[in-house]
Amino acid sequence: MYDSVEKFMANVVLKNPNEPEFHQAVEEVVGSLLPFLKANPKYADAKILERITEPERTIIFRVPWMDDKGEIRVNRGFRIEMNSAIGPYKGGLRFHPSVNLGILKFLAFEQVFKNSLTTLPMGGGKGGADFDPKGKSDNEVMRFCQSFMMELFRHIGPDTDVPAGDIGVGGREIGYLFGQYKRLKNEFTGVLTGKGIEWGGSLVRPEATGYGCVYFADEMMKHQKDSLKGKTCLVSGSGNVAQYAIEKLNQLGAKPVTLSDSSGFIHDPAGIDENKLKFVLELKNIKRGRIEEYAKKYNVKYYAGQKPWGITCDAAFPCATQNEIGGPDAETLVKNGCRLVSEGANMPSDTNAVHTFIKAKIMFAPGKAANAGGVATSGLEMSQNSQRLSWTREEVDKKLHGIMIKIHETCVRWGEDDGFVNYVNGANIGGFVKVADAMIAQGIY
Ligand code: NDP
Ligand code: 2IT
Repeated sequence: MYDSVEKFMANVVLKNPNEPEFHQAVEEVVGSLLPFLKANPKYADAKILERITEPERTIIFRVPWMDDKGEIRVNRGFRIEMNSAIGPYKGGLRFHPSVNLGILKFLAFEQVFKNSLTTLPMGGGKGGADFDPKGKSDNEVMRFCQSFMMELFRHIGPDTDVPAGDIGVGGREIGYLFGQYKRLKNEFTGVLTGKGIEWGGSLVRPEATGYGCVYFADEMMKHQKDSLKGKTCLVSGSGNVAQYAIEKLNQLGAKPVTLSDSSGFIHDPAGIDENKLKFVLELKNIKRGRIEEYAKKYNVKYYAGQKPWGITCDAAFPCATQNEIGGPDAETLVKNGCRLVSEGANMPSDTNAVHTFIKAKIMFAPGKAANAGGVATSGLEMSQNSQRLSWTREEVDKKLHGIMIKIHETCVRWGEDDGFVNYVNGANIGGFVKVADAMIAQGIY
């Protein structure tokens, strides 16, 4: 039996050196699970924690490509196939200069629990490359994607491993990746999700992560007999997740007032309404510009090099990247009256921030619960591909909403204690049980 988190983590750190994000993600999960494992010794006997923290397979490969000047460039590509106990590996691809093995292992590890929470049959995986799409032409991005798929194609498949988007990988990149896979395999299959609507994509997949994260917040509010209506909300990031979180917040009568990118944030006290959001979609998805331009267009304040957590709010939706809320940021949020945090990004709150939120007993939803709507809708895209049918927008949205409500119920079931819902414990235990039971049923592997 594991006597302490520290003892278990010492071995994880020894076996996975220089991977601080992976250590952070594992430590949080093990912290939630230990009491549960003590009460249910079959999981310790089967060494589930030792097995679940070791990827089933790790693939690292060279991605050479030619830039517009005719110069050869080389990036590093990865795919972490973390766990296939309950379904084919499933999870996004991230293209960002910060990508390394440890970051992708943390993301793949989180994905295992998240996918289990969705109720759909999906294992966990994650991949990507240290390629920076910023400042690259469409042709450069295409050549990179084609080279990336040139190696990845032999490891994936609609019943094996189904990648999707993440930071730096959106509709454009999925298109280039899908086109290359199709040429290499001579097969038109649902090997990727987030596809265009004309060629196998699902309605609502682009919106799903942001919508889901707000649906989850709505459930947390309802559980406290409150609602999002009229609440001032901070949103960070200005990419896929942030954009559709803002859209759904507006639909539910809340007031989103911030957006950010890696250069800084804008504060629009009047609210980022539907029309202003249209400008953001054009700015970010087509012109690929910086959020500072919003401040110029609408004459609001831009804070260069800063994050939005100092603005007074009722609720916060971190939708940019990992560890974007530190301990001091969390203290500021709580001090200013923030009562709810719903993580659109993966692990945006660092360990100190999570402890601060839980100590303050605010409603805090970890990413693996709150942002599961994206991968859940990817699962719905896979179902539609298998059936060779497309569902209507209403059908998909209703299923997504239903899944987020179920994830909330699961968190309450496993995380409620004395009237307070610890969503971290709820998501970790709720996500773990199905995967662990499946691993035991399938023997030692
Ligand atoms: P996008 O690439 O569309 O947008 C990312 C946004 O976050 C951009 O505004 C970007 O700013 C900002 N950002 C990225 N890296 C950093 C950084 N190191 N520091 C500060 N800002 C940063 O990605 P998504 O919206 O798809 O993803 C956002 C988060 O949501 C990620 O954590 C991702 O893992 C998570 N997520 C995404 C899902 C999806 O379906 N897409 C599903 C579940 C979770 P800039 O342009 O300056 O880089
Ligand atoms: O972090 C995530 O859940 C994603 N980037 C989406 C994964 C997916 O397979 O849709």
